[in-house]
Amino acid sequence: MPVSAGQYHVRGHFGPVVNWPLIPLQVLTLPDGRLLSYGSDATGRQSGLEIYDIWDPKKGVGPESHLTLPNTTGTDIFCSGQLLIPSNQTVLLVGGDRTVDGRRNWSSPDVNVFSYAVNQLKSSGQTMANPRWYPTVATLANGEVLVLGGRLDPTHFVPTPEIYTPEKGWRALTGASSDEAFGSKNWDYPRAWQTQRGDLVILSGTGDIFSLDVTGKGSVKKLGAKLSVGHVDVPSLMYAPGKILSMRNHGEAYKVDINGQEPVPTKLEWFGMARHYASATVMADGGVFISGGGLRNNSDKDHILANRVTMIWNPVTEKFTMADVAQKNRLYHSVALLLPDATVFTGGGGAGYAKAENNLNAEIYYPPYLYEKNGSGQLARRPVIGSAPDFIAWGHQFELKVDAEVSRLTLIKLGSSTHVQVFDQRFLDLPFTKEGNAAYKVTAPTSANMAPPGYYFLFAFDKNGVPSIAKVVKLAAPAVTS
Ligand SMILES: [Cu+2]
Repeated sequence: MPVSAGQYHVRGHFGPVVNWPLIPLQVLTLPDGRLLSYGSDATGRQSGLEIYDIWDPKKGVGPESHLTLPNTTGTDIFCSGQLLIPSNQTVLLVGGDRTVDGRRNWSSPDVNVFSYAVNQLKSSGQTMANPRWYPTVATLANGEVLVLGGRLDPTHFVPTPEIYTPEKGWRALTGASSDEAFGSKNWDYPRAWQTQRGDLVILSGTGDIFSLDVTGKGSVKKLGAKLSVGHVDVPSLMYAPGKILSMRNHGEAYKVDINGQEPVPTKLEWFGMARHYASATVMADGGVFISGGGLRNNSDKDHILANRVTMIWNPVTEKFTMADVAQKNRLYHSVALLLPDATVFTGGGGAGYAKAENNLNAEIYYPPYLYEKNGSGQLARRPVIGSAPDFIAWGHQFELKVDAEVSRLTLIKLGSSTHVQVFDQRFLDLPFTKEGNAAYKVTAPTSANMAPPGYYFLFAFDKNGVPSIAKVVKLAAPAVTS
């Protein structure tokens, strides 16, 4: 049962199911406020070979809000990895699917780029050293992109990470080959985050935790801490600097603090039930929204065990609570991602192995913070950011004007979601002081390890906890901010 209007300010509210030109099983927010999606053809069949879509939320949710374009690269970008490259207004797409002798689900070494200023997807002219299907991508503190994991062909995996230096090219981390960390034992979109020291922590589905040093030829070591088993189909995400919420099998969840020399896992209160193929995204206030998934797996038989009740994890109380109920089952190949207006895009489910679903649709979730607190179910008036810089620099202060008394400023890196993963999303609170009428002096993040270069949503909250629509700011070194 969907929640009643009197509960919107507590449990949030889903808008109606809206049609989508394809199954949005890979989505990415662009700095201009639009959403890139792809993963199936127009009928919902597994394929990234034919089309991709750019949705402009400012134009609503009807057909006129979509720009659906042909993919002319020759690469099937189904189950690739994708990430924004801030230096040249492109999205990097690595790897994907390949058909060999009529059989799908081989791997591609192709590297493509989507230039969002001109709405064009084309080959980068380079390939990775290894073909990869299901690779993870992560922006590093120096702006390079780490690519790790993925399958090489139907029976082999890729144990060696590679690094992309924008506008230069690729190098392999030959000193960091590991079947355990991101090869055959943990190849499926491995979970990896940079720590404040600059290494990356990898949480494996087996429960083992690894540290990857990306300097030089790279090296990898297993750390002492351990989690319970978490299959590849349950989400983990960084919800605060150096802090990861990791959902595991059997409805277990951990908070993992990676700020010290050794990761510190703390088991959280049971969150209710197993949620295989759920998606998770950080919201504007740092809460984690969890949607979709089901009790077991994704076969036709278990289809009825899908869970449409969504949840919010509160990072302050560290408790899960029930949120609104979606209309569609969203299992394998579904996604969730924060949008610039502080709503959450949820969509997809289906294609390939998941063809019991054919979700050529999406549902937008309106979190509790958008509603009046009096139970009227009305959307609250939102504060408006009047002026803010386009560029901010690590450790530097900047001016901000907001038409309301500001209680909180949050900064969230634009993410990229697929396969229960959300690449690159980061959440930070920003310290600020009031400088006079509606003016604030704000301090940008100090660490590129904790806040990598790139585009962020900046949200201003009023004294009722209602967020503005985001101003998109680019975080970079001072030299490029002038
Ligand atoms: Cu897939």
